[in-house]
Amino acid sequence: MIYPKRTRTRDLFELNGIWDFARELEPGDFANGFIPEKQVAVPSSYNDLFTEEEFRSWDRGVWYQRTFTMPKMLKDERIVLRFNSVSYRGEAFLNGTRLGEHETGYTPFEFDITDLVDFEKDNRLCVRVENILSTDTVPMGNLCNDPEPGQFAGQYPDTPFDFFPYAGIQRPVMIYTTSKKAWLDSVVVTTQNDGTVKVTGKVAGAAAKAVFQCLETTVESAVVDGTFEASFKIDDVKLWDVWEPNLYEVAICIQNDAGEALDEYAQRFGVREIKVEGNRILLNGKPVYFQGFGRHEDFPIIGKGLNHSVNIRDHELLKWINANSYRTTHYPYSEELIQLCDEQGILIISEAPAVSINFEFVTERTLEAHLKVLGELIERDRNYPSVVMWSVANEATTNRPESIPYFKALSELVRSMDSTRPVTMITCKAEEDMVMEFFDVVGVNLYPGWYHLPGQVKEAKEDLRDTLEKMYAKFKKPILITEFGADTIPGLHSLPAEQWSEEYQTELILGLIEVMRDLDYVVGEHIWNFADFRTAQNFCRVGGNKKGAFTRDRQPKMVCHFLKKLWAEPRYK
Ligand code: BDP
Repeated sequence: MIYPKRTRTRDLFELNGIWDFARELEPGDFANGFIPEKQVAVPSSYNDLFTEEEFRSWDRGVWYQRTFTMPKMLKDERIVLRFNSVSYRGEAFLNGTRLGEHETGYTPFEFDITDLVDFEKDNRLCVRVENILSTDTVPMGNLCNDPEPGQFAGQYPDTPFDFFPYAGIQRPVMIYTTSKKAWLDSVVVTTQNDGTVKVTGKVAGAAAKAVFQCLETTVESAVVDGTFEASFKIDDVKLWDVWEPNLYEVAICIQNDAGEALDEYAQRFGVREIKVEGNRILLNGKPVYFQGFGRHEDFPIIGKGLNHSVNIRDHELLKWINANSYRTTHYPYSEELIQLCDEQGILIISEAPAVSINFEFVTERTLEAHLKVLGELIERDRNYPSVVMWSVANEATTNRPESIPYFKALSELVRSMDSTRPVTMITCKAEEDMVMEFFDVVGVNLYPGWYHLPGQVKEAKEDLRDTLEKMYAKFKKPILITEFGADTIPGLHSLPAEQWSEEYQTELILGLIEVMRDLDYVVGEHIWNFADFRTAQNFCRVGGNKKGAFTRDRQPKMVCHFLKKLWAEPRYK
């Protein structure tokens, strides 16, 4: 699957805007059209659009519908319907015919609707969306309030993670066309820093060759059994780097024997190299220290709906504060956002939607779903230079032996698909973690000074040092601190610093960073969280998670001004 674009051989339009919406209060023939309860916006999560609790926390079936007209001039084309993501499960029907379904949210799926689309009258598209999480889904949910005591026990909705389980058609819906004769199906670009570029991929239909053009260079490859492969070299190549996003484009033309252009597509790429050597992560041969945040796709009213304005604002704030990176906690973010990171030079640790996998409940289906979505994520994002590391999961119970074969399988999948990026797993089990041997970088979430040692910054610093020393002694790998921080109410001040105040967040974060920077094997500091975000309801969350450095409406708390100063100086000289 490639990201849809309008080209000289492909048309594209989006089916975003206002759709009809109804809950499936009882089973019925919704697929042939239904009487709406509400109107809903696409893309958006539906939960916070409405005022009624019965809609907001509804996780069972809901239906979306709209009609669209197909322009006659596309009659001879192949027509594809694409959903950039539907959470958690989406099932689509066109003019009453079932197209298929997709689960695990956050990754795209598409259907060839050439034979079903009507050019004479309006087409009715109905989509059933369901957000019921279970022991078989990734992430898991409805574990009957996870008996493991912890900060998420007993919360509503019943998820083993704190962010609100937003649902709906959260990203764009598109229709694109290709020629029926042949079309580009997938493309993988790999590069070396000497400027060598290799392009491989797949073509469907009857094509004879693929022609590639990049700058002044043109090369071609025969299409054999639907695949192609070509290489070329860019002279005086300009590398892609942090806040220096040099990008190139390779134009791909799929042709038949007669040299007729059947499909044209342009794939953007960057040339950069990322690897782990000893205690360092090297970007283009130079050590890079990750400074930034864990983030969420989260904003008032739209929930996890794609919103370009929020994405632009967030990246402006990252630049302002001198951050260089973030982790797509705890699921794949929109492809459009990753493309923006490419264009702006932001480093991304791209995470599978596997948060809080609990081995007390894991079934065979859990691993199957996990492998599937991880594979889909890599396939979607492998050409984006901003993605510099894969994170296969966040905070699983990896202190249990059952986690060992499970994480071995995940690591093997990633390595079989992509050997050009380091792989990490984010643990909360510190030195008790049993699966770090499968990963290149240790990602760890630690909350001294918050969930333990509350209000005791000095002791929290000692605790952090002690934990990190034990972890390094055991794992002997670079450690990235992927979460630490304190809930903070903007405008609450106290001297001496007390939990929840801006002074406490500042003192704790800066204090913990001091320890991290004293330990040579620590390769980065990612604060939890970039901004406040909405959570499930729970006695330890007041109006959401307040560990944001920025407020939910993206204004700085006090700590930001200190981070901006600290991060202005490069960690490695
Ligand atoms: C960590 C989770 C993160 C939570 C955070 C917190 O990885 O999703 O939001 O704790 O409690 O355990 O703030």
